[in-house]
Amino acid sequence: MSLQVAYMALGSNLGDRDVHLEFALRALVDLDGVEPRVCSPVYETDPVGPGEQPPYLNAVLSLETSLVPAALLEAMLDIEERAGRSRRPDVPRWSSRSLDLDLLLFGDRTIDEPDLKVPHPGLAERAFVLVPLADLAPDLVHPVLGQ
Ligand code: A4P
Ligand code: MG
Repeated sequence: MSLQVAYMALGSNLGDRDVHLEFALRALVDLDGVEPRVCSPVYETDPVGPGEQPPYLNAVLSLETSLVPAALLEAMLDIEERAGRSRRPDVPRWSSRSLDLDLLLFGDRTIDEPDLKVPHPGLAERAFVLVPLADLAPDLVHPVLGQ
């Protein structure tokens, strides 16, 4: 497969947040078929969503990859797990997490599968993703919304 440019969101609001983000960056550097390019500044952001949660650190990373999207997602889930992210069924969705990696964009592809939606469904509504993404790629156009 040819090289694609992808954008990935990184988030942490549990434990040593900056250590978790650095862990993710290093793991992505070490990953075959993935070439991290530019990382945005890291922002401290108020938690969005239900319930009481500590503040997040959020950033967006651009990368080049020869992996297919499903393989990239699988590697991301593995990195989350190695950073101590718990995915037991009793951990509610949107609860605090040591590391959250979301695939925001994969070239200009649209993917609508049960376990992979690209562009990420929350992308256009969330300042904690849009601000760092705009730092990296101010002229980027959402492949579906055209904005
Ligand atoms: N999945 C589908 N599409 C994707 C994609 N594009 N990237 C599937 C990554 N994963 C994708 O993810 C559940 C499943 O989504 C994965 O197994 C994958 O197959 P998850 O990370 O366990 O679920 P989640 O993160 O709890 O839910 P979700 O809907 O991804 O929530 P978000 O969007 O990650 O939001 N406030 C601030 N300030 N900063 C944050 O980073 N994050 C959240 C979580 C809430 N509030 C926040 C922040
Ligand atoms: Mg997520």
